[in-house]
Amino acid sequence: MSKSKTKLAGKREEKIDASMWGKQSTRQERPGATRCEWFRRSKFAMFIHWGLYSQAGGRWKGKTYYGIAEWIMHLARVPAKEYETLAPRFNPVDFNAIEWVRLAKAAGMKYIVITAKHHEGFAMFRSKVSRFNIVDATPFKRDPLKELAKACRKEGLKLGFYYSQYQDWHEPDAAGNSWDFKQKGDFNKYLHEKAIPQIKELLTNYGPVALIWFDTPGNISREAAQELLDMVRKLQPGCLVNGRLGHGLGDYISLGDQEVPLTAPKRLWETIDTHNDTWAYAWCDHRWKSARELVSRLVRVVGLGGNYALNVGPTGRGVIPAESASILRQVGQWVSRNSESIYGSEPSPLGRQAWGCSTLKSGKLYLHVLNWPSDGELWVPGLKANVKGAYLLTTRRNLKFSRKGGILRIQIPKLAPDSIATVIVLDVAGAIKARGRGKYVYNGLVNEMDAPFAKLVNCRHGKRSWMEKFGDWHHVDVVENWSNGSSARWDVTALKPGMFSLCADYECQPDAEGSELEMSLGETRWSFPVLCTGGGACGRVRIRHETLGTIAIPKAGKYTLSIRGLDVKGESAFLLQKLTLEPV
Ligand code: FHN
Repeated sequence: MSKSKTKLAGKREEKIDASMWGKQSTRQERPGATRCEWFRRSKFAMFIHWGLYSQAGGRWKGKTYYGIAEWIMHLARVPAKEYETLAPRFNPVDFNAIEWVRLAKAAGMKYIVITAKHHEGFAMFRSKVSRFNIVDATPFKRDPLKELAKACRKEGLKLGFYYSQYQDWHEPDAAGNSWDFKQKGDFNKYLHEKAIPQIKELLTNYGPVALIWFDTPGNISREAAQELLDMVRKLQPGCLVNGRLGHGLGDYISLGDQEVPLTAPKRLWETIDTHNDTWAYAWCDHRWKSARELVSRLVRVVGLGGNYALNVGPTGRGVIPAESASILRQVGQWVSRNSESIYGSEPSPLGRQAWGCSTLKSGKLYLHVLNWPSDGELWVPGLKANVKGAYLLTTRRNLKFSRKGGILRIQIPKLAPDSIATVIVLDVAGAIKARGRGKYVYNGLVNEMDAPFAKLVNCRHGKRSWMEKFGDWHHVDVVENWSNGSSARWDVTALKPGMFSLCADYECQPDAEGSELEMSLGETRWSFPVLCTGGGACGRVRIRHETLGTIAIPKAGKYTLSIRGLDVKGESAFLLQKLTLEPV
């Protein structure tokens, strides 16, 4: 790209906070439903962050910068010219497109999205638009996206490209690099001389592109976002565009990073998650989510109707870290055993239960049991359906069941047949409906009463998102704005009598320390002081899981569990995430 000497950059620096994902429209269905059909069915994808930053691996000049490693240039405030010196060292000779694609396939993933150009501005493909690309600027000289496109075609996976449309820290005219380019840049120039021509290259040189994944729309104008969308539609009408294009445009919503929601958005959506904390490779990040955790996240997303895109960060040599690859293979074995319950499934009307969640497909309800009851029975209350049979998905072993008091009781083995998650299939004739979503208290399981499902008086539902030092995003739904007399209440049905520990997960900043709240369940009530948990700094929320006491549920039936403000100090300094009833 020829650099403009006229107007130079000086965009506001892009902050790392949740606002950078842009406002995405939650309006329901829109034209393009057919275009989205493959996406709707696919459910599970591989996301790949790979660029020059992978060569740095989270370190600059010998110093480790903790955080998301693809932001190393930003974290270490590296001038663009100096950052270019990474390119001659970037020689990913161990890159093997077919191996990556086969790994994705072995994990059960149906499509891949790879960073074609991240905020660093480096094109991971042959580009005539800018020499800052992998073919022209590195000793590698190959175009990995070409190789991946070919491998994906061979293995039957779809391929999409991530393109950072707004931030480009290499270009003075783009947004994001305030440490290097001090003056005002001409964003239109960057848009028309780099972003649009490069996206055109991606859409014309690599065969059918499944989707263009835009990111951090920042202050991009409506016209610019529309222009990008029109170009994608014109060049490849079948190509999807994610909601981070900005201005409510695009085919579907990408939730916040690493966000596994409790309730489903109304539009088509995805969760983008990452295997450890960072997206790109960082030498110091080994916090791999286990196969069990990944499967649990996958089925919780799919159970609400979303897609789960899981990121891996290959090294500067082009290798997906061995620990990550090995865990993905374990996930894939689980997915392959249980594939019928995942691909092409619909969200289930049952909602999340203490034992897990469920999906739905052509007369079958798939119960994903993440927390296996130890008493030999799985209870499914609130299900309004004519259940003809029940069996374990992987072995097809039939399970006995009965119905009593509106509760389906399935006899299950004492030990979970699958240590990751066991799927039980219910064969159903006719319509499947459910009532009392998420309102049941199970004996022997941890029952979570989450903020979004509470009925509130004089306080309100809210949400907090923040990133920890190591780059991991966290999201919590909360009840906020407490004052004296505020209350949150859950109307629940206890399935059996029992003893429980009653716990509250809350944040209390110093201003609210010593506030007094009152809990009640049936006839039992007691007040308790809230204790300071810290939090507040850099928008980080510090939740404490506090045991408040032991409580007896004398008999099965309906109860109201509530929490009320008696003497609340610093009304914005207390946040309630959830109450839990845990077996004693
Ligand atoms: O800034 C990027 C980040 O580096 C990463 O690419 C994630 C993936 O969703 N998107 C942005 C932050 O949300």
